[in-house]
Amino acid sequence: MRKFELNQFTFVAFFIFMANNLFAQNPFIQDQYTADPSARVFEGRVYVYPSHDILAEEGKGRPGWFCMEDYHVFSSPNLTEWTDHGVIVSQNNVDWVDSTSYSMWAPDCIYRNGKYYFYFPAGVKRTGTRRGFSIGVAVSDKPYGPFTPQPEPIENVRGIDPNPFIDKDGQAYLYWSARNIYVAKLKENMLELASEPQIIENLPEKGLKEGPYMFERNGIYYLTYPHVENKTERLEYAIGDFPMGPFKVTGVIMDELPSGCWTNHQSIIEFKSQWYLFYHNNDMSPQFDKNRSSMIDSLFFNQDGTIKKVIPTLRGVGLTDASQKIQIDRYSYKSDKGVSIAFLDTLNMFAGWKAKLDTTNAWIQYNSVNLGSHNLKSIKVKASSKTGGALQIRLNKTDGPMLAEVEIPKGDEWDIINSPVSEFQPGIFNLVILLKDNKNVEIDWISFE
Ligand code: FUB
Repeated sequence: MRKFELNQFTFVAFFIFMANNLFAQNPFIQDQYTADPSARVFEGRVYVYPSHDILAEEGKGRPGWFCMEDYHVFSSPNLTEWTDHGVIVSQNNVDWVDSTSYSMWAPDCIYRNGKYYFYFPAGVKRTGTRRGFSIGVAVSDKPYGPFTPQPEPIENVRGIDPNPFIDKDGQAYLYWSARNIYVAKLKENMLELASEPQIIENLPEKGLKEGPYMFERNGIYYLTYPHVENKTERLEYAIGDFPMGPFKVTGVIMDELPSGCWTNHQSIIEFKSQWYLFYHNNDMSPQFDKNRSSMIDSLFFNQDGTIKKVIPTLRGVGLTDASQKIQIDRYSYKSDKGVSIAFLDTLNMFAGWKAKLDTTNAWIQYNSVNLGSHNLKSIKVKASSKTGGALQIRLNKTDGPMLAEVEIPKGDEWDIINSPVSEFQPGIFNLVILLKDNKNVEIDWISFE
């Protein structure tokens, strides 16, 4: 059994990660690829345990396929400021994992009796007839580690996408997938099965099903899973009266992703009286859908307990503070004509996006900005314009009160332009950025002081 040690490097890295606030919009982690986000609420914070996609290269994974060598965990007090706690488990510190397999696929984590149990699939070291994917557990006193991996995978479990669930009566279950979706009871120690694995019946027969995620609300057990009904995965759910079913296929939570990303993978939590869907898309890697990014959107229920379909957004969730760099390319709405979004640097997609406005009265709207109660005096806009142009920043609608007018000088380089705020109003607003003339203006971000 090898503990993931906080050596000098990881200790320094830990504090660098802790200091590094990530993003409020979608994707909510933009400095690395993350997929299969399993979200949990622990100690009043949201923790996300995703897979960590990297690019396969010579001697490292299989080019053109998923490539994952470790797991990070992220946490947030408000779903807008994210902290990366660094690597918690790596293929190099688990005795049973083949450290050349780069196959640390979708994980999940759960709390029981003072311990955090992190479940993860990976390729086993080949011995005798043992091969393929197994599922292991790493245990910690804290949700962010350090985690100690068990020396052997869970006996009698072959497959991927583990999802632990503890029912109101204290009985724990493990769900996972291996073409079908399986469930078994877990023993009190959370490390061993307490019943034989059984296939969950009555799910769609045709098309791959994987990524089970179970939750309970008002006595209804929701078994959610990605399923290929057509060409790519969409998020579906079935409901039942008991954790092991029987279940009835009930509906679609999210349609196939318009980007064409072949996979999707969900988790659903309630946090501060609002429900959220965590999922992934390949926004930061449009040409290669095995480098994915995690997203969050709000989720709502109908009166009868069925789930309203979630439409993926760029804006994501939560308030954005006016003093932050407001990435308006993660917009809520935009005009039909004259606005497009592009990467800032097509050779480095982690640099993010820019908004391009090029038609008179083209506009882009970014919702839920907290202007606070301080008297904000000026606006900064990072922009570039080959023609020179003027922007108006308005509140709530295209003809709403004007906060500021910003002249973008003609030039080839990015500039940070300061302009006075004319009519400050305290509170939370939707910002509308409008191009006055038929010019070309590119915007990286806006911010207030
Ligand atoms: O991330 C690798 C695999 O892709 C996951 O285990 C599946 O659920 C799918 O998202």
